[in-house]
Amino acid sequence: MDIQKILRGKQEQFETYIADLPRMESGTLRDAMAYSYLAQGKRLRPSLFLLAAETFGADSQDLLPFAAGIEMIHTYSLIHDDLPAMDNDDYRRGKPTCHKIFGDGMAVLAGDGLLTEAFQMMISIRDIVEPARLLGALEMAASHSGIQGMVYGQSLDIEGEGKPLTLEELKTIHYYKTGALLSFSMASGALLAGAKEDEVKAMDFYGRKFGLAFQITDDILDATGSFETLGKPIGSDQKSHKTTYVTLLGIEGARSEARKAMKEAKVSISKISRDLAVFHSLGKYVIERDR
Ligand code: GRG
Repeated sequence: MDIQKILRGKQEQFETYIADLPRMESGTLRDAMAYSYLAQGKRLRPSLFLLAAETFGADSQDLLPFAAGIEMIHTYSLIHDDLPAMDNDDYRRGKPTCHKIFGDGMAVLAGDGLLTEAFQMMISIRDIVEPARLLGALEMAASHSGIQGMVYGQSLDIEGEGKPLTLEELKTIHYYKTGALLSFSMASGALLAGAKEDEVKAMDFYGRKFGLAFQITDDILDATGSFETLGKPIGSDQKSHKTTYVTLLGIEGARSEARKAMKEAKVSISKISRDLAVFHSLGKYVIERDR
């Protein structure tokens, strides 16, 4: 199975949909939101959401507004993470960061605007999904992106700055910071498509482990990648003396930790009786990715 091709296909499906959304362009706030949202991201979270939904029998075209909401939450987190008060990054998705173009205040608001607009988008599928399933998916959106999820992970990240971290502490940070939104993407796709409770839980667990492997390769790419492919400068972890999987385990040790996480991810979905070939192939993507 050519997993790269499948992901490219989902990315194209998603890009075609968001290109036709009413442009977010009247006024500076909307310009700032569109500047980051429409930039060249991998669209991994919406793609995984669409693939999970298809796996459990949905027509993914119907669920594109929900996918757009997921990417809005992700984009908001990137804008806020890049601010001088957080990671203070100058480049993202191959261009100057949102605050470099629009100023810090407007970038804060662009993030806020994307977060709230995300919920509008996700709610907009209310006529085509069972209300209980949509409510469950929205509850999951709030818990996985908020103070029990990504925002909590970011707070642990800030508290850990400048301190040497153990492997367990690092894993906890990324369980929330990176894993929560990825697991939300896959579990909500399954839930909206009609998956059973234990199947949704298994997809959630899979997403956490996938998130861990994804973060480990992010650390490896920060040490070994290039600006051209990543769209942001490399070596930022080393510059800020951050504890990463690479500083703790070395490149090869980090790679084997990522492989271990993906093995555990696969075990978690082994009892689901659906065609999960795509999810079994994602390990290859996550470990070998170069961007
Ligand atoms: C500010 C609330 C708040 C949260 C920030 C996601 C995040 C939490 C910060 C981004 C910084 C970072 C390196 C996080 C690790 C997760 C990660 C690798 C994000 C980048 O996601 P990609 O690689 O980016 O999918 P694209 O641009 O391709 O969408």
